[in-house]
Order: sequence, then C-alpha cells, then structure tokens
Amino acid sequence: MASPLVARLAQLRSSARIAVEDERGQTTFAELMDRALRVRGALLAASAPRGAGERAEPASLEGERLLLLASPGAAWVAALLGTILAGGIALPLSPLYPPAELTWLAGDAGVRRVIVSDDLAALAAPLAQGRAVLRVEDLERAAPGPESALADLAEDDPALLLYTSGTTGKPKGALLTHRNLAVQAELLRAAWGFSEEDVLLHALPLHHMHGVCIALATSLLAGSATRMLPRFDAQRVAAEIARRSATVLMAVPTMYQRLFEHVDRGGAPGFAAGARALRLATSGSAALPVTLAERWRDLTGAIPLERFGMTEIGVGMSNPLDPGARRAGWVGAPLPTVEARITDDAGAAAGWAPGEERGQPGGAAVARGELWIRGPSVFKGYLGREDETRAAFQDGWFRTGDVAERSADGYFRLLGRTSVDILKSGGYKLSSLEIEETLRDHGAIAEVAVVGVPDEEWGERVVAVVVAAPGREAECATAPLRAWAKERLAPYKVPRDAIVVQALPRNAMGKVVKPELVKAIERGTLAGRSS
Ligand code: MCA
Ligand code: AMP
Repeated sequence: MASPLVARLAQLRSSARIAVEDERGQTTFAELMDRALRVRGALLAASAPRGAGERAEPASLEGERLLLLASPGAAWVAALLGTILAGGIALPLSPLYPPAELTWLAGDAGVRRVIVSDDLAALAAPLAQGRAVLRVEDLERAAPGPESALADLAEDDPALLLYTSGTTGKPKGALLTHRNLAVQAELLRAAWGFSEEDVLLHALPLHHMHGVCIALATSLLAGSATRMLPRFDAQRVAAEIARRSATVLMAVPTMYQRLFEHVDRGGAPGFAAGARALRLATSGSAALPVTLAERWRDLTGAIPLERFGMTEIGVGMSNPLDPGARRAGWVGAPLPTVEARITDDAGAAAGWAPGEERGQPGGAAVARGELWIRGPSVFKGYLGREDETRAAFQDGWFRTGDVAERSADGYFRLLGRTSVDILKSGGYKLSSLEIEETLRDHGAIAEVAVVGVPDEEWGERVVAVVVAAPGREAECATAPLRAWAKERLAPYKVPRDAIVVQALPRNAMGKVVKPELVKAIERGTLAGRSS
C-alpha cells in the first residue's frame, strides 16, 4: 500500500495557508513543501552513485538514518519531511545532549549523514568523524529533483526513529512507519477537533513522540498552523497565551506547574483571559496531578484534556474533547483504532464480564493489571534489537509496562509501572539502569542505586544513592557529581540529589530494594544526605 503520509502531504502541497510560524516569520504549506522537496532532492542527489559523466539519481534512500540537529522552526520541519519523502528515516536529536550521548546515539543508529542548522553547527563537530555534516540552509537551496519515486513509498516503510529509555541500560530506537504517523495524526485530528482554523502553540522538545508526532504532526497534517517556540519558557508561553496567538496548547504537567509559578509571581497580565480563550489545552507524558488540573479549571472553566501515550504506540487513550466528560486523574478511553487490554500476571485479559468480547475496550467490568495495546499506531520494532522487540510483544499485543485500571464505563487510569527502573521526570522517561551504568564509571563511586522520588515539580525527582570508595565521599556530593554527570548525560537525566550512605539495602538475592530507599528518602531517614 502506498504511504498515506505522502498522500496527505501531497494534498497540502499547494495550500497558501500558514503551516509554521517561527522566530523568522511565517511559512505557508506550499513554501514548506517546496523546501522539503528541495531537501529531498539534495539528499537523493548526494547519495547517487556517480558513473562516468552520468548522474543516476536513486529513487529512495532506502531506510538510511539521518540525524537531525536543528533549532525548532520551519527549517527543522522541512528537513524532517525532506528526509522522510526521500525514503530516509529521520532521527531528531536534542541540542541538550552532551557530545558523548550524541555520538553514542549516532553510532547505535548507524548514521552516516547529519543535518544541522547553522546555529547548532558547533554541536555537530564531534559527530563529523566518519560522517558527512550537511547544513539545512544548503539543502533547502538545492534543486527539488524528480518526484516520480514518491509514489513508491509504502505505508510500512519506517519514517522516524525515536530513542526511548527501557529496562535495559542504553536507550532503544523505536521505528515508526509512514502508516503509524498518518494514523496517529488522523486519530488525534478527529478526537481533538483540529481544523484549518487552529494554531498550535508548540514549545515541546523535538526529539520525542509528544513534540514530533502528537503535537507537530497532528497539527501539520490537519492543515492547522503551528507556532514553534525555540524552547519552553514559562514567561514566553504565558505571554503568547495572553496575546491569544494560538488556539491549542499541548504540554507536560511540569509546564503547567511552571505556568502557575509564573502567574503566582504576578507575571503575564491577560494570561487568565487568554487561557480561557484557548479552544483546547492538553496534558500528557506523565500523570497530571489533580491539584494542577483543578487549578487550570479554576482559571479557565475546564480541566486540561489528559491523555495517555507512549513512544511505541503514540496516544492510546484520551479524555473526550467535551470538557464536561473529562475526568481528573484519568486518561480517558482508547482511541477508535486502539485496542487496549488489561492483563493478569499470566497475560490473559483480566476483569472481563461474562459474554463480553475479549480485548475490546469499554467493558462493563473493572480490571487492574498491565496495560497491553494493539492497533495500526503501534510501532514496527526497535532498530537492530530483534530480541528486545520480540520481548516487547506477546500474542500480537505491545506490553506497555504500565499498570492501569479500567473503570466499569471504560475509562482508564495509570497506577504505576511494572519496573522500578523506569522513571518519569518532567515528562522525560528515564532508565535508572542507564544512569547507574554511567555513574559507575566514576572512580569515587563503589556502588550506586538511582531512584525516582515523588516530587511536585518533576513528578519524580532523580536521586542517586551512593556508596563512596574509601575516603572519596566528598567527590560523591551532589554538586561535584552533577558536574561530572552533565558531561556524560543529557541534563534532565542527571540526578538532582546525591546521598552518600554506608551500604545499600539489599534483599536475600543481593538486589537493591529500591522501594525501601524511596520511602527512606521521603521520610528523610536516609543517613548522610549531602548537597
Ligand atoms: C530540565 N531539567 C530537568 C528536566 N528538564 N531535570 C529533571 N527533569 C526534567 N524533565 C533541568 C535543567 O537541565 C536544569 O538543570 C534545571 O532542571 C532547571 O531547568 P529549567 O530551565 O528550569 O527547565 P526547563 O528547561 O524549562 O525544562 C523543563 C521542561 C522540560 C520544559 C518541563 O523538562 C521539558 O521540555 N519536558 C518535556 C519532556 C517531553 O516532551 N516528554 C515527552 C516524551 P541545571 O539547573 O543543572 O542547569 S514522549 C511521551 O512521554 C509520550 C509519548 C506521551 O504520552 O507524551
Ligand atoms: P515515553 O516512553 O517517553 O513515550 O513515555 C511513555 C510513558 O509515559 C508511558 O508508558 C507512561 O508511563 C507515561 N505517561 C504518558 N502519559 C501519561 C499520563 N497521562 N499519565 C500517566 N503516565 C503517562
């Protein structure tokens, strides 16, 4: 089957409506597509085998992974679409990553070409070893090239590679196909009522599912405009809302928290009226505390629309667009093509009423257990990790690792994770094993356990509990340890606190009992807190 993503982009190709607004101005869909096709042409031309005087252009990049390191805005979108339309797989990464992480990710993904924007060129320098670094500004000026091969792109072709933390040390690259992206965008357009009249206020990072697909792709493919800010800054976002530059806001809970802090400091006159004027405000990536939801309702008359998503599946469940039917603390019901199953320990559907069709959402019985998902928005697999891909699925269902409850009327709520090693801080999924693995390279650390401690601002706060090598306790204090870790990990993965202890609590099998550590930290009874 031909790519539905290509088909939808072709429909938007001649539209004179605004697609993207950024710090440089406005770009129409027609201009954006023209820029994307030039990027495509340049990528294809550069990868063509050059015979004697001949220039045979390849029809497709055939799944080549291209790393994208550019500032948010129309150029970023053109580079992403150009890569995908050339048959490549786009790997968008964050300028927040230190060189060590960028290099590891590029190596893991087998990247040979890197696309950078001029302002981030210095960050790409460590990636240049054995790789071509291309300026997006140059690619956008190239000739578009023949378009006949666009029709060859298929719905099952991978388009996007997004890295996500798992229960094994290093992150895994999830491959999303043309169909995944198109289905997901269409589900959300319909569920959230997107139209050409909408303007999405976009301040989410562009290396994760929320920012790239749930927000940007939904808005773009609905023909709406997307107002892309360079980064999330509460003052700027509040000012945009106050001056009603957008109709929709998508955010993670920590962003709502930051907006309220800004309001409490007396900032942004007109913010409350602007927030009330928004057609829609959504929250996701982590549980929205009911207190925050209610504060938004006090300000605007409605709680944010909370939904559940995951890199591997896009959005699975969503509260209704109708504010009156939204339920604080719940993530709503599965979207139309999403099948959700709550499973018992043996993997069987749990809690179904007699006579009810198994695996169908909206059952009459209450159920609690691991959440499994099936449907056309579920990803293709982890790049180069067949064993982990196999382990992630059972009987055709993707196992989310989230523990959920389904109410008798078919609403879902998240109760926690099956693994203590997966944390969520400010909406970013983190692997405590990955952070521990990095910290173990520190010569002053004899043993370490990384845990997530419930936190009002971050959802979970990352804390490293450390046994220091003899006489090296001072090096394990929070400040020096953070400075050391920042050179090796993205800043949001760096533990906010380090606590030095004599020994870690272990069970009979020798495994660190992390829940015990978390309780002790919350009670303030863990010895030797350092800062
Ligand atoms: C920044 N810092 C963090 C985090 N973000 N620390 C822990 N957790 C974080 N999430 C660090 C900074 O490096 C800095 O460290 C200090 O905190 C203060 O930074 P600040 O400037 O105040 O923070 P910020 O840059 O404004 O970032 C807060 C943020 C950001 C905007 C909420 O975390 C963010 O963009 N989160 C969104 C993540 C996201 O999109 N997740 C979606 C995954 P220092 O003081 O040392 O300099 S996809 C997903 O989950 C599924 C699909 C779904 O359902 O959506
Ligand atoms: P990621 O791997 O970054 O895509 O994160 C996906 C995870 O975020 C899910 O497996 C959930 O644990 C969590 N998550 C997403 N949305 C919500 C929500 N509304 N409430 C609670 N957890 C959420």
